[in-house]
Amino acid sequence: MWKTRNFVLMMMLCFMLVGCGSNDEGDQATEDNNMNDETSEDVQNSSDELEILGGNLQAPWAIAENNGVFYITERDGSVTVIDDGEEQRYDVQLEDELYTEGEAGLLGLALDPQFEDNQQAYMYYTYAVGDDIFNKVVVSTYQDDEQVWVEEETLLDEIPGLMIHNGGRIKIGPDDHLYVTTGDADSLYGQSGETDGAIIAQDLDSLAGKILRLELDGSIPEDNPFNDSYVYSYGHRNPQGITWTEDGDMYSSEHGPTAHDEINAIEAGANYGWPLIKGDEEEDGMQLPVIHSGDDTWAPSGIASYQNDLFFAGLRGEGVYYYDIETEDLQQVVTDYGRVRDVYVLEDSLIFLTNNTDGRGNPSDNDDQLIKIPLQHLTNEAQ
Ligand SMILES: [Ca+2]
Repeated sequence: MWKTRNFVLMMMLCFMLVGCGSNDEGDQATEDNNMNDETSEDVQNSSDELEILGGNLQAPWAIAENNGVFYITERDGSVTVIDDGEEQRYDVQLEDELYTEGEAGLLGLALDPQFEDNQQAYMYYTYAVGDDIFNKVVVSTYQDDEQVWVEEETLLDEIPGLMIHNGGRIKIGPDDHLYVTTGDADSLYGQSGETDGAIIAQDLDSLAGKILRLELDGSIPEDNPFNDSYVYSYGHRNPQGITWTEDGDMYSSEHGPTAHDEINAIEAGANYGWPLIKGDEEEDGMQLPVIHSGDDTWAPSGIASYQNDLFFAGLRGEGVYYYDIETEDLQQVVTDYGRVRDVYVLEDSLIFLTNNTDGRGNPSDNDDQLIKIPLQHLTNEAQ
């Protein structure tokens, strides 16, 4: 009890001091982060090109889509469905006690490939068992008669959790397996790399600080890189985005410690170095990021691909970034909408989800919003 109370107090103090120096999902952007005024103006000037698909979302986290209908998880345990201007919020009935402190709660969402027939989705959420905090991956089904989502099956539980560093992105890859990002669940000591907590990202026996790969029924794929293990890649700090390019290459976004946010090219079995290396530091057997933010902070969350390029959401960076993999050119192509949590490419448009209502942003009257912008416009600006 004493421990818990002091921990909470420490965490509150941490948040007041802008995330303990460990930027994580970050507070509001500083002026330094509002980079690229020119791009910002261009996007503003073309605001007639923008379409607000939905608004008044509450601490939204993930975008999923089927047939043009959007499904948005909200951290407090709901899914809002946005269908051609109509918006409806549905509760999700969970088996365990949802834990929503800090950055935790109902996070990732992926629709089953047969969603239209079975109304099934995969969800990732943080839960509390006494003083212990975990994350789990479950199958939930939408019950039309009750108008509610119901957790029906646990695929994977007891993924270490905390108020921050919960990872939480889940997506079905081009190989029809379920990929899951987990954080190192180590909010207080994450920068030092000197505690047991931080090292769990390097421990192949722990599910924390990893990208995991599951069969859709929750079993371990036989061709996973480590025998009898869900671990697909390791040495991650707090990855919150995964995507695959047109060529099938996998990329992930990851929150770094005090800037040094990363985009990584994910290979089966590879070690991405946390907490032993960051930025341009090298170590045998560890992967360098494709790009990192240096002394800037993006606080990257969702990531999506368009052909062979990447778009990723910036929380503290307050916008959407575009990265051309071939030219290694990075530009911020959306600003002015505050923090951005997730991005999604649908046909010729980029959809992005703002994140100003979770207590760390300055919400406008309609926040949070789901916004659509033509890709043509963004990629032209970036070239
Ligand atoms: Ca790394």
